[in-house]
Amino acid sequence: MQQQIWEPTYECMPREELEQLQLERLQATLNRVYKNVTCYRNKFNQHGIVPEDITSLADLAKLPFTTKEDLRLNYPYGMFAVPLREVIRIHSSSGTTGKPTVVGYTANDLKAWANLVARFMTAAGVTHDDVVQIAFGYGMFTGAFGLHYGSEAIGASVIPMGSGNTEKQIMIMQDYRTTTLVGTPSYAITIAERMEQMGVDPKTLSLKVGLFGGEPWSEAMRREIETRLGIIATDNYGLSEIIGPGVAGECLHKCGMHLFEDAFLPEIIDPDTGEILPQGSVGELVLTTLTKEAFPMVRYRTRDITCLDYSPCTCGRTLVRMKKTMGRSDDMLIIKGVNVYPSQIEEVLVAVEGCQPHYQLVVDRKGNIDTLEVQIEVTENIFFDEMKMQKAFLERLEKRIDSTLGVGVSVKLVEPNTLSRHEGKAARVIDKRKM
Ligand code: DLL
Repeated sequence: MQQQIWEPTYECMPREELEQLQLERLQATLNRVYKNVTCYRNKFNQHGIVPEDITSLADLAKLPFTTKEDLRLNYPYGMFAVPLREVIRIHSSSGTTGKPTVVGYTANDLKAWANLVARFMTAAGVTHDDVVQIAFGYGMFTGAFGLHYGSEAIGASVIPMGSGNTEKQIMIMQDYRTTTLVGTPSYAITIAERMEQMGVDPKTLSLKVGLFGGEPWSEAMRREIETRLGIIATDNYGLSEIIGPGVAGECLHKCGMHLFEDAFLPEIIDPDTGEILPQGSVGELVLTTLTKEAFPMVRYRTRDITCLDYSPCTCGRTLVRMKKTMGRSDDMLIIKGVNVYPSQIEEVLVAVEGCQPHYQLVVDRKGNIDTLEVQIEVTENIFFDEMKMQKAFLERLEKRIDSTLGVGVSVKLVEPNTLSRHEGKAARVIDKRKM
């Protein structure tokens, strides 16, 4: 597969050179935060560390972690490393509890951000000939603006549609000859479904590729989107605290997301003990920014569970590849003591004939025992007239989920179009134990 590479110097660097670059950038970042951000200076002082003590990448382990709580305590601007007058853009993440996290960008940060997004978009095959429809919500969320400026950097034609208004999305796709769709994977499914209802055949569209991110999604969900929309679907990852989208993204080989290590230094830790885990282990991703000016982060605990693959990729990039996340350590459900990630259930459901990728997990507690009900929409033709057949189908599904999760669940089939549809990030878990 012949592929364009946006910034080959960084993307194909030999590891030794890359590590030297990372160390130099890390030292500059540490000096910057120590000098300008009280929270970091206090934390380093408490650990008896000054930036000069960090003389190798391995020394990073000596530094304390930064958490969402630190950001909350320093709301809104306390973590900024430059005066507000140098900040030219502010975004925030949509925290579900308490105050949101506020992040800022200098003019250089915005240029760097557009460049990083252009890199993963190029890796996914987007060029200046493409027409990119942004179906993320514009506003405080970083998704739409990130992909918007990345597309412009490539020279593609951007349609800043925003999320929602699905029928209009489809009309625009038809009339403006959109080649590239950008949004959350759950919104891609909503669009595919509406297209089917409207009788629009995706083969009649110009759509070739979809760049999806912002939430976890399984390989089974990818196959579903690719088949229903007739496109190649790639994954990209990021978080507001680090920059927004543009931390990592897949190339067309779709074997993990290349993490832009010239800009971000990744570590995988045990979420319980904070210990750095050996290469290839599954654990929590921790990121340190290496080039950011306004809002640098040192050892930020993302809460996302993944693993890193350092083996070379056929595309020629030497950057480490981050596997699809299993979910967040704080979204992980503990059912009867077993750790369960919603994505594991999705993987099973989407692979079963007759199940739709619309599901909801309801967790409850009866007496002292946790229960997990998986509500799943099924296609019309699976709403069997015969009770016996329906029972057998249910049992088969329950067995499959039980053996994947290692914990008993009950499955409830619900009629088509009864669960809520998503235009942004999907919310799939109702935990009644917390209510
Ligand atoms: O979701 C940034 C983004 C926008 C990334 C658009 C990609 C595309 P936040 O709203 O701060 O930022 O949410 C960040 O979303 O910690 C993950 O838990 C989750 N997440 C983002 N991308 C992926 C992905 C944006 N590709 C949080 N796979 C992160 C799994 C993802 N989870």
